[in-house]
Amino acid sequence: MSSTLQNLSAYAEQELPSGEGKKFGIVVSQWNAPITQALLNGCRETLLQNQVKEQDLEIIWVPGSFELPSGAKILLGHQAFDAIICLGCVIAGETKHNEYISNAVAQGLTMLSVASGTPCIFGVLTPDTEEQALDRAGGKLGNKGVEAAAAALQMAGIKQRLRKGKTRIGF
Ligand code: DLZ
Repeated sequence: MSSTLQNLSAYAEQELPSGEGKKFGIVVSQWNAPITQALLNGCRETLLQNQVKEQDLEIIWVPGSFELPSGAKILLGHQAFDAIICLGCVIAGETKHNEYISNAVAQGLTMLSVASGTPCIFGVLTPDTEEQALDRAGGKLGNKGVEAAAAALQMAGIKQRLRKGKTRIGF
């Protein structure tokens, strides 16, 4: 379905595992700050609505999206998190800078997630225009920060469920 026809951030709240007792790190890019602040607002609100406590959130700001993987790595070395959420906005310009940055962030977060075993969520907008970004940062197409929070809750819930299973078997 075309993205112009739906709120891309709708999620089934009742199907999300509770965030109670879980800790989340959030890394936010300062580049395009009005947009990334809106992503952070949506992300934070979604986590709090799903029983995550304010004191269980660690939020850091990094210069740009390219630094999101490094920020996530710093958080991973700081304490144990159930998931790390990375929020950024890379807007296309006259050169290919956006492709280099977006690909580097996607690859960096993939590698970090797999190597660390802690899900690092890709909450990065990659629009052609600022208007498209605003539509997806609390505008008519939803908020990518909400989606990122929902993905983090889901992944943290999977980790918790399988950890519990191991304990029950007793190995
Ligand atoms: C340099 C740059 C440019 C041109 N555009 C963006 C952008 O649209 N979104 C973003 O998050 N960051 C951008 N940056 C900054 C880079 O991500 C990075 O912070 C710098 O290249 C320093 O490593």
